[in-house]
Amino acid sequence: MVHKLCLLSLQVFKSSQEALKHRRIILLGKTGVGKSSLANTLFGEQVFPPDHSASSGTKECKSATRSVDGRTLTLIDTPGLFDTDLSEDELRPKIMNCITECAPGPHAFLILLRVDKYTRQEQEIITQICRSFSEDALKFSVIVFTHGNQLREGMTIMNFVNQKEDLKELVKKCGGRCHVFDNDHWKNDQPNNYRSNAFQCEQLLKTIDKLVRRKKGCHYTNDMLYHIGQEIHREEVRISKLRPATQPMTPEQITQEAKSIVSQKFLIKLAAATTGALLGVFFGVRINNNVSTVYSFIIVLCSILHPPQTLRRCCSANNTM
Ligand SMILES: Nc1nc2c(ncn2[C@@H]2O[C@H](COP(=O)(O)OP(=O)(O)OP(=O)(O)O)[C@@H](O)[C@H]2O)c(=O)[nH]1
Ligand SMILES: [Mg+2]
Repeated sequence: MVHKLCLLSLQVFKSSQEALKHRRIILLGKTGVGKSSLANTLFGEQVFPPDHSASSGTKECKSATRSVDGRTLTLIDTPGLFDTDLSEDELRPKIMNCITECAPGPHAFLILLRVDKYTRQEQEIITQICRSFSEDALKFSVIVFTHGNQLREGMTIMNFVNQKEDLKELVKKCGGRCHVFDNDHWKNDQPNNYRSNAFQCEQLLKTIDKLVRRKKGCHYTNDMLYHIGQEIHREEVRISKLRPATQPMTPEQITQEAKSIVSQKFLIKLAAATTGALLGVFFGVRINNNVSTVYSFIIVLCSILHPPQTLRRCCSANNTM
């Protein structure tokens, strides 16, 4: 089913023709899994600096847009949102920053895992993803393995996945969408070679095209992403109007400033929300312990967007939920 908020955002943000060629893709996974490297592999150039140290490289969410094989790809590179060694206070602004970067919602979530590190920690991440992602979000997700060179010669990623029950289950929940790359070793450009990034890139883009077609051009969204998208749009208009002609800004600079303002605004209002609850709201899971966060999110949204009459309407609507 096509989400009504996605149809609305198609109308609000661009002409549908333009929107149909555009894919907004967010890369998620543990620190060091290869998110920045994969984004560079897909773009065919070094856009996001990868990190060769043991600590976290990407500190905050960043996006970049390039033309790839006739499509316009916006890739959103994230820090490790599922890393358990970061405190709530460290993670909260990172999550908020990703939410604003992603608004009004991504066409695909790429969930990255490593072939060679299928350890207990990796299993914990799968459990965490399954807990945070709603069924709806999984319908927009693709599992992407990095470090593909560790696959035994002649073995496909599906053979590998089928050997591990929890992986098999996760890939099944993602509609069987699963690909493998090796950002460091598969740089040969042979399009028909399974063990080449060129081949895997073509396959991954086809998988995402199929996903977008099945969703009739619509991306994943929910109330929060849609409203944050609208709020960013409003900020962009405000900044453009206020900007003196002597200090021009590029459209990208305006969008970046608008996103940063919106992110800060929501962060202050949602200072008490747990990161688990924020991730749940982002990925659409409505588990019991984050229901109150969903409600406070809606109330915060209403108070920012349409004070004060709508706030009363929102509160009464929540009372009936
Ligand atoms: N062999 C191999 N190395 C890889 C692969 N992908 C990434 N790396 C290496 O792993 C290290 C971390 O890669 P990044 O792309 O920075 O990882 P990240 O997920 O962006 O990490 P954070 O930004 O810290 O969350 C770098 O040294 C990369 O060169 C891969 O597919 N194969
Ligand atoms: Mg990175």
